[in-house]
Amino acid sequence: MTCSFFPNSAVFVLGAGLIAGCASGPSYITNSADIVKAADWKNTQTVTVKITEHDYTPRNLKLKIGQAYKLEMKNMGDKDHYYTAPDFYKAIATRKAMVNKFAEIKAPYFDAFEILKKSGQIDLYFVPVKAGTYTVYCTIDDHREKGMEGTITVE
Ligand SMILES: [Cu+2]
Repeated sequence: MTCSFFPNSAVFVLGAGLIAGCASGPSYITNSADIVKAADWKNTQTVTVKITEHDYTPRNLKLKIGQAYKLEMKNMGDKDHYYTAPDFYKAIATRKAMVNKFAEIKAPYFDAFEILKKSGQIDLYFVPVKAGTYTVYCTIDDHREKGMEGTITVE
């Protein structure tokens, strides 16, 4: 979706409507609770992403629609790093994010996770819903340019 800006006041009303639409962005999965409830969590597939300077291993993920997943984001590096993928997180039914033995976070969707240096870990439990190839990247300094960018393909 392309967002346009209308500087001309003659089209202000039309522009305001479109900008309001843009502000909400691509919508997230609103019936996540039903999808999460119907998924087979006994057959959860674990996917581990190891985060280092300046890479994700593996860099590209392939996930199946309808499968229950636990995505382990493990920072084995000496710096804090992000696993930012706003479009991907809106294409999945989110069950919860977990910081083992410390916290369980429940939200309709996320935009980004920051995993702290020297063995920080966040686990995301979810079910892929919308097919597509989504970009994931680190937003700290020049980490993305240095190689912290990958894809998550849902099919
Ligand atoms: Cu980084």
